[in-house]
Amino acid sequence: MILVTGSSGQIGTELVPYLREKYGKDSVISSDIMEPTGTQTGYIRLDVTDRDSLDRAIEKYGITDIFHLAGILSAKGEKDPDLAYRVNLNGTYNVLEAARRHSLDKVIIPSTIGVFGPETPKRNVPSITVLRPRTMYGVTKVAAELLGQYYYEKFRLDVRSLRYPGIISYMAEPTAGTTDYAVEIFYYAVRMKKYTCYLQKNRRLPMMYMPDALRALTDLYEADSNKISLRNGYNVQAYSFTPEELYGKIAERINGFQIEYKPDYRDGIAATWPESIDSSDAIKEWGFRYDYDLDRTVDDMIDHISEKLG
Ligand code: AKB
Repeated sequence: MILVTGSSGQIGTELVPYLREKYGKDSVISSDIMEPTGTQTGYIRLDVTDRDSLDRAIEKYGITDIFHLAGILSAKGEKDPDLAYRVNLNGTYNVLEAARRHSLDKVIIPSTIGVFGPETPKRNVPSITVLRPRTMYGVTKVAAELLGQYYYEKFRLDVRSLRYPGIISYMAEPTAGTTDYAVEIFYYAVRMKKYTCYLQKNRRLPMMYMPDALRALTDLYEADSNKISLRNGYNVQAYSFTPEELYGKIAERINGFQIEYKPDYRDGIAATWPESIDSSDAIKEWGFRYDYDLDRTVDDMIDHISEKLG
């Protein structure tokens, strides 16, 4: 029985149906901080900063595995570092402690390129490298990675993690991250053929399309434990591009699409992150792969968003 925390976010919105399809619709409890609306099935309100309610949920639903997605992303975390600290760090500690006390089978905690910082190499970054982030998001995610490794080594709790790059998707519009421009741009291109980008035109970042992100997470979840040598986080990416390159791909498909650049504080965050990361540990150890290159991603995004917006 799987519990997903933070199920209403960009990844959770798609991960929950994906897990239900794969493992059975009654095998997944989704949870987030919002009250249930009455229309969702298998959803509970759960605040990960509240240890007792985590314990109660694990006991009540016979939870064996947790996909811990609840978190405050990089851009929102800089607006409210205190909230980011409480949710990302205390929340993760509570999840790990609850999992240890209830002897859960597996805990999956996605990490992020936000763990890197200005001293990290800029290109083709290996999984084991310098981690000196300058955002509260990054600081708390490095701590979460180290805690995951600690719980594995000290208590043999089966904690697994991968470092997501920016995720491109069309179902939920993300609103709290630095890489969100790569989703937003499609909505603006289809709706009004004009987009103002908050990153510089040459700010290159690693990225991946949602179907590949979901498969990567469940491949890691299903991998033999003895194949997983890195317990703090595997780097994974499909491609890396700049806003100007993405604009070019979209403009080839949407006539008259215009872009202008007004970099804000999020460009400052992106400037501390690498341009590309090396997925070779994930490829070697548990078979990470991706199906969507950038052209296929752009085609699929435009099709779905055009359909969604009518
Ligand atoms: C963000 O931009 O904060 C996230 C991330 C890269 O973890 N999408």
